[in-house]
Order: sequence, then C-alpha cells, then structure tokens
Amino acid sequence: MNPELKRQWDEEGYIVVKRLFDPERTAKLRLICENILARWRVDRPATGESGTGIDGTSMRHLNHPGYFGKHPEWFPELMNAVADAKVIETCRTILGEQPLFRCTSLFMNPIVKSEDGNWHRDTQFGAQGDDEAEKKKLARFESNGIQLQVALVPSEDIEYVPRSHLRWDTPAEYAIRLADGQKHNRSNRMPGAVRLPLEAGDAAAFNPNGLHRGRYHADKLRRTLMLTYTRTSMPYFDFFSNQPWFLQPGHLDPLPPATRAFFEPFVAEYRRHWEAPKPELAAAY
Ligand SMILES: O=C(O)CCC(=O)C(=O)O
Ligand SMILES: [Fe+2]
Repeated sequence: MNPELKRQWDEEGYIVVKRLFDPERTAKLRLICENILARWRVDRPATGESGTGIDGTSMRHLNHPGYFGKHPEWFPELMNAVADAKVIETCRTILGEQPLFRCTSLFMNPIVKSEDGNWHRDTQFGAQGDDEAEKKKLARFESNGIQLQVALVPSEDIEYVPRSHLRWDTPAEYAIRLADGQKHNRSNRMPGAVRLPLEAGDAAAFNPNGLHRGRYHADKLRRTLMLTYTRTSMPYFDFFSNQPWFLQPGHLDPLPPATRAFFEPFVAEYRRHWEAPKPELAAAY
C-alpha cells in the first residue's frame, strides 16, 4: 500500500504510475494489441460484424478468444497483464479492496479523421442535460472502479483538470463543457487542464467524475491498453461485463494458477447473467 498514491487519487483525482510494465513486456503487449486491432478493423470475432474501423478510437474486449486463433500463446500474456500483481496492488490501494475484473479496451488514433476530444464528466451521461440531477450524482458517487490506461507507445493524449472530481464546474468550465448545447466542448482553453505524459510502460488512471477528455489525431500514434476493474463489493452487469465466452469449456485452462485465481471471482459473479443470453448487450463489440 502506497499512501502517496492513495492521497493523489483521492485529492487530485488522477495518478500516473511510471514503468508499471517493463520494456520487454510492454513491447510484447504492443505486438499483441497491434494484431488484435488489425483484426478488429476488418472483422469482429465477438459478433461476426465487419469493417468500419478506420476512424475508430477505441475497441473493447481484447481478451475475446476469437483474437487468439493464430497465436494461442498470446492469450496468457494478455490475461497475465490484467492479473499482474503490481497492477492489482495499485488498484487495491486506490479502491481499498480487492478489484474485480471488468473489461479490456484499447484506445488508438484514428487513421483519417483528426479530432480533439470533448470535455466531459462521465456523470453527465444519463443525466440528460439536467444539471441538478448530475450534481447529485457527482456528490453521491464515489468512483466504483478504476480504468488503468497503460501506454504501449509514448502518449500525451489524456487531459484532466486536477481536483475537479470533488466539485461542480466553475463558470469558465461550465462555459466549455455544457453551455450553448455543448458547442464549445472541444475548446483548447480549459483552465487548469494538465496533460498526463506517459512513456511506454507507464500507466495513468483518473476519476471520470472529474473534467477530462482524450485526443484523437491521425498523426499522433496512440495505443493505450485500458484495464478496467470494479470494486468486488460493487459488481455491475452491463455491456462491459457481458463476456459469456468465459463459459467456454477450458477457457481459463491455458492460464497460470495465480492468473486463473484472479479471474475466477469474475466468472462466479456474472455466470448467472451470461447463462441467460442478452443479445442487446452483444450488439456493439
Ligand atoms: O482516454 C480517452 O481518450 C478518454 C476516455 C474517456 O473519456 C473515459 O474513459 O471516460
Ligand atoms: Fe470519459
């Protein structure tokens, strides 16, 4: 347990962990993710969907078994990273309890279209533009989980307003994030914003209640592998945790015992949901 890490998370709303993965492991994960991304751009094993990936900026469920047909040895590499002792200890420090797996994602640069991301708080989703409802969410909602973004190549694509997770917007922030039907929300003048500079192998996490955005520029290579966890005491079934492929016989067999042990509570928690198929959740891989 690192008290400074916890303090920074609680007070600043974000952390950067230098060299979470060493260069060798980072390079291996990059190779694996590059291959998965190339496949995702032409077809999606989880749904049989095809195409459309050129301007995509994120993809989910890199741990789907359909991505490992040619390289079965890459599956344990990826799963070992998700269950890595240092990663789990970092999450445990922040959450104050054992983390439960939620999902894997990759953020990447688009190939053609460039865009600065829109400033937002994740609390605004589902609040339907009702500021009072969002304020209540913000006051009540202690972040349920952690999204750890591991840079596979150097990246400065995340911007965050430190400490903004603990309060509502200042007038200047509001003018950018929400005013006028959000038409200024890609502004480059957000007061107090910092970029989180990452070398390959470094990781960042931020409380998504705070003001943040990404950057999606075709000429700025971005490959960040995001490992997402919830509190074990607050599991949440939705598109992200809908991973029925974990029910395939022998799915966890290729994994070393410690990694398998990390995923077993995930399977135990969501099994009953996966056994009753949810086509509406499967539609958007
Ligand atoms: O990293 C990014 O590009 C932004 C992602 C984001 O907004 C989020 O994870 O809530
Ligand atoms: Fe967000």
